[in-house]
Amino acid sequence: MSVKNQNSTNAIALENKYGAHNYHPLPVVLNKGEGVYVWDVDGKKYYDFLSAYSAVNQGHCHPKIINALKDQAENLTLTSRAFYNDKLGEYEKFITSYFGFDKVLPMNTGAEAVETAIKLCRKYAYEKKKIQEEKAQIIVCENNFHGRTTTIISFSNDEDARKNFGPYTPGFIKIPYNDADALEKAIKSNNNIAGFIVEPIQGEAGVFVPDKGYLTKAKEICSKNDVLFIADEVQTGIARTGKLLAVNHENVTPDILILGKALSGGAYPVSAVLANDEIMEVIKPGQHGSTFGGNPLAAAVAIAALEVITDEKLADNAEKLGIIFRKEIQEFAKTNELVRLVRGKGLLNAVLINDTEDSSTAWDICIKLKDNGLLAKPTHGNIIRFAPPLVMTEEQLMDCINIIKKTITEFKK
Ligand code: IF1
Repeated sequence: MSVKNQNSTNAIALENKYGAHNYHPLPVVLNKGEGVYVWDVDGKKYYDFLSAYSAVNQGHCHPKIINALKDQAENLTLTSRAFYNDKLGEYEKFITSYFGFDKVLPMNTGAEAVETAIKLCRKYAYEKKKIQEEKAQIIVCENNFHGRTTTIISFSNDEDARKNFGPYTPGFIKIPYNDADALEKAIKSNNNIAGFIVEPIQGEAGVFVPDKGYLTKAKEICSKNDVLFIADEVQTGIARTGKLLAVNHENVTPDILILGKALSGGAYPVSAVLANDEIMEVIKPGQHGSTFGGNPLAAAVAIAALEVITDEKLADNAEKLGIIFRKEIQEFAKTNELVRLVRGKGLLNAVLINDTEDSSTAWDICIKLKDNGLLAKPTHGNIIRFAPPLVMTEEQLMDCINIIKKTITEFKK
C-alpha cells in the first residue's frame, strides 16, 4: 500500500518508527523539487541552499537529465557487467574526453569510488612501484571526509564517524591539511608511501579552502616521489567551486580523479574513478566492480548531467554568484556580531557563526531560515554550509542573501 499525500507529522513519525536513526534532519518534509526550489508536503516553497550536499548542481529534476533517465529506463536499466550494453562505451568515451583521462572505472556512490581509488593506488604500488606487499601507506589529511565505509572511517578523526566501528583498516598516515611541508616530510620518512588522497577544499570539515599554491606544491611533491596524487572531487567537482574541478583553480592534474554526486545531477547514484592507462591497467577482469557499476541508466544520466554543466556554463555562474555571495555576507558580518566570517569558492561556501562549537545557534538559525523559506544545514557545530544549485540567477541569489541577512538580524538566542 503506497502512502500518498503524507502530512509532515505522519511522514516524520513513519521515518522515526521504521527507519534507522542515522540522521538528524531539519524538520521539513519535501515532496517536490524544481531548479533551485523545493516544496514541502504543505505546499510551502523553499530555496534549496544545500543541493543535497552538491549532488543537485544542475538544479532539481533538470528536464534534460530527467528525460535521459526516462528514455533509458523505458529500454534497459541494468545488464550487470556480465554482458556489454550499448550505453557504457559511449559514456566512457564521453567522460574520459570530458575530464582528460585515458580510462574510467564506473561505480555508484562516492564512497565506493574512494574505495576504488584506494585499491587502485595500492595495487599500482605493489605491481608497478614494487612496494612490499601489504606494506603500502596512503597519506590522508586530518579532518577529512571521504565517505562512511569501514576503511574510509578508519582514517577519519571524527569520533562520531569512527567510534565502535573497529577494528580499523591499517595503511593510512594522517597529516595536517594545507601543509605541503608535512606531506613532504611524511613521504621522505617512509619508503612505502603509495598515494596522497585529498579534498581540494575540505567540505564537511567546514569548507576549508587551502592556501593558493597548496595543491600545486602537493602535486609536485607527489610527482617527484612517485606518489599518486588522488583528488576527491565528489563534493567540489562538477562546477561547484567555479571551475569544472576545484583542482582546475591551480591547473593541477591528479593521477586519480574521484567523482560522484552531481555526476548524475542528483537523479541517480553515479560515481567514477578516472586515471590514465599506466595506472588503470593494473586492474584485471574479476578484480573489482559492482552490480550497478556502469549500468546503462547511469551512463545515460551522467552524459546528460555533464552536458548541462557545459551547455548552461554552470562553472562560470558559480564563480560569478560565489563572489557576490561572499562579498555581501562579508559586508553584513561587519555589522552583525553573530556572523564571524564567510569562506568558500564558487557556490561552495560556509558562514562561521559567532558561538561555541557545541552551541545550538547554527542549528537554531537554520530552523529560522527554514521558516523564512530557505533550507540550509550546519556542517559542524557553528558552521553553516551555503551551497545552492548552480543554476541560480543573480536575482534569486540576492533574494536568498536578503533572507539570510533578515533571519540572522532578527535572530534571538
Ligand atoms: C551523508 C557529509 C558532505 C564527500 C566527499 C566522498 C563522499 C562524500 C568529499 C562519499 C559525501 C556526503 C555524504 C552525505 C552528506 C555529505 C557530506 F556531510 F557527509 F560530509 F558533502 F560533506 N567524498 N558527502 O563529501 O560520497 O558515498 O555519500 O556518495 O553521509 O549524509 P557518498
